[in-house]
Amino acid sequence: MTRYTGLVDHYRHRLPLAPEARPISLGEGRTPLIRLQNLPSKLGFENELYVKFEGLNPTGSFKDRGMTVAVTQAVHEGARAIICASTGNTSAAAAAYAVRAGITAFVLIPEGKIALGKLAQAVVHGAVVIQVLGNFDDGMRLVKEVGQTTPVSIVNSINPYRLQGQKTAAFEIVEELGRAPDYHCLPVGNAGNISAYWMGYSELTGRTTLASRAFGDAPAYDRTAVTDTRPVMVGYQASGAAPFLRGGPVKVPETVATAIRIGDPQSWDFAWAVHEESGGWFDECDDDQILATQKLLAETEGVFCEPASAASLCGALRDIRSGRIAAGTTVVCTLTGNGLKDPDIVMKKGLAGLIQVPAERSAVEKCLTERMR
Ligand code: AN7
Repeated sequence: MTRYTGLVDHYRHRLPLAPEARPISLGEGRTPLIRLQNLPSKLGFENELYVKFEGLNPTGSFKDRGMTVAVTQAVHEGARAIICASTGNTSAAAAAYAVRAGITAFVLIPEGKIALGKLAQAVVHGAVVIQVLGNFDDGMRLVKEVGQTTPVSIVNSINPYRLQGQKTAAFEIVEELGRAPDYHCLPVGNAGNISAYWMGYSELTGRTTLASRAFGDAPAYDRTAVTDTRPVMVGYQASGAAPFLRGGPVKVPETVATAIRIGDPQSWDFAWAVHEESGGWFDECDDDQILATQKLLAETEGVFCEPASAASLCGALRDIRSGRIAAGTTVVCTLTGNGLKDPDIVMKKGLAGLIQVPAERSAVEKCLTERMR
């Protein structure tokens, strides 16, 4: 058995990295593909439904896949600092991988509206946290501007190495299922991840995509076909931050799913190409539906994802029910981030469920007998 040492080592042949680039890794990847058992029978459908639980990456989100490759390349190019705008998860990953590389991370976060766990990660890893009095889109604009004048390496998903890393999740899924699923559902913010998965699935059929072709002077890498099918790609947005449904930027994005509170997606063209090439669609979920799905998943399957992540399952369940996702097909939903990052959101309602008893055996016993399932 060789020790698993992360994505760059594992998928190096399928990544556009120079042979001498030294991997900056925290052992990301190899996240579980969990087949849902209780939900399908509870809701009465027969699709094979899986969740790819990206919340189990080292910093608790899928961003680690992109960050290991982006930081590996940045360090290879001699960068001494990285910078990103973030709704939280990118900054957590940037902060951790910068530490690993021994360089500085600058993170621009929006005013308020960032989950406390994510902010704590940036702080504990010693990133320089800059709060912008504006939203994510303002931060993104500023990062692009200062990137022109200051020697910092941008590690947002406009950095093509990020998508290269994130495509590896599709590789893992095909390895586990032995083929591509029929449908793949994702939450969509900047639409980097949906573009990355499509690139991953496509490269496993020997094809390129708009995102891979946009990758300028990349060293050649392996695109040997190992399967001949690709999934239909479906992207779900929060209703208050749904530019793909509105046909253009949303000026004041609002949603409880703060990770995807994004009005001006950076991978707009890539995502429409995915839509067209895969024969997929975009749809929206409102905040109540998102939170209800987060809870439903947690209490029926034992999987705790963050609200943004629940958007993928929320939309998928609705589309399975309506038949838009065909009966009997195989469906994978990516759960992009860990629920532990944002406990506030569930505890606001959950505190009501706490039971207080006197410190006496009889009180505890009474409580148990009343509530046995
Ligand atoms: C949990 O951290 O954009 O469509 O700055 O954290 O690829 O943008 C986060 C995005 C979904 C959306 N789920 O992915 C950031 C940031 C979670 C996320 C998305 C994000 P993209």
